[in-house]
Amino acid sequence: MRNIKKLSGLALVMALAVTSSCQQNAKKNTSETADTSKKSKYLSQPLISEIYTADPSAHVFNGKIYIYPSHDIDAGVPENDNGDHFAMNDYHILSMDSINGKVTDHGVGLSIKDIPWAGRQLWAPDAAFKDGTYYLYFPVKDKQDVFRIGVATAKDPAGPFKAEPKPIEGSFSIDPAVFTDTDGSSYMYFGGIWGGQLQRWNNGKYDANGSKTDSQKENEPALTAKIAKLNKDMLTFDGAVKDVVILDQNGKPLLTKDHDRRFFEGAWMHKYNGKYYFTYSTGDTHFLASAIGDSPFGPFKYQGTFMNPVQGWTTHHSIVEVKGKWYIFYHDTQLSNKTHLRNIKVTALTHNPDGTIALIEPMKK
Ligand code: FUB
Repeated sequence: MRNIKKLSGLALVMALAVTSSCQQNAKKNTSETADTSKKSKYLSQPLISEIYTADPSAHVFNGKIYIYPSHDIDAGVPENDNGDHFAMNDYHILSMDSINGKVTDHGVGLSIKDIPWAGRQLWAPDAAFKDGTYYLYFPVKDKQDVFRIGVATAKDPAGPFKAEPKPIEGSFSIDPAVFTDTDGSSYMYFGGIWGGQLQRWNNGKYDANGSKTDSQKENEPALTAKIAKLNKDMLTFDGAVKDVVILDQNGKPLLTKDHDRRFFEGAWMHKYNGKYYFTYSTGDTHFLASAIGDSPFGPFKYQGTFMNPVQGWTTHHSIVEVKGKWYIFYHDTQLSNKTHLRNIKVTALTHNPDGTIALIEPMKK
């Protein structure tokens, strides 16, 4: 994560001046910034303002919408390119009976202190359900400061979740997104570059000195998201981790220099009309992009941007069907105007007749 390109001068100064070591109250902040936030500028409004939330993974379980977001706090950690200021410690699970309904905060569903192997930074989670058990997948740095992906289980979608004693073997980097296909098979998509450490992994080996940015390899195929099939236990990978290849219109993999289109972080998968839609954030260029394939493993053909930049450094999304209509959950920084104190939102998503996703403009002109 990095906060350079889109911040206005004022916002940059504000972000760098964060000194409080206390968690801030989002409501207080809302009133402090009420004069400048101009609700009408935004396509949609924050779903919850009592706490800061980000990276919303939404699912329909038992006819209800459950949202598994990151819980942003102001931990007083100075901002840097590795995203150390995203120093989150727990997850609150939210639910809604309908898209425009009241949001219930079910409280802490999992805390970093209850993950035996965790060091710091509980980042974007996802959830899945199988055979009476709910699974919460989460990235966190281990005690050696390496991002791994863990899993926790519960009998209730709102938790509390109990973490497995170790990370998922063979997992690394961040942003797990678990997709269950119509045949019942589940797959985890994951990975993120820069602060997400994907560039430090080569053939299953970690190199802490791996290139900090991707700038040295501009003409080579871009680093890709990863996919692993999950075993029936939903706790382990079934076989090797593979690349999620995104091809351009000429059938060639997207290149590292193609910052407007290449994968950065925040993978999601949904299936529509028999096609597999791999969607993701382009990170430093701030778009959400889609690529379509015929199998969960890809390859996926790049289709275009489907969400323009939000207020904030970038967004992180999920796409879900609720009662026959499609929605995107995402975040921006409307409540705080601070990169690391985000708020989740939802808006409608439309599939065009040609199968592409209609462009969403999150800020009104
Ligand atoms: O919330 C921490 C990180 O910020 C997530 O893991 C990324 O996807 C980005 O949203």
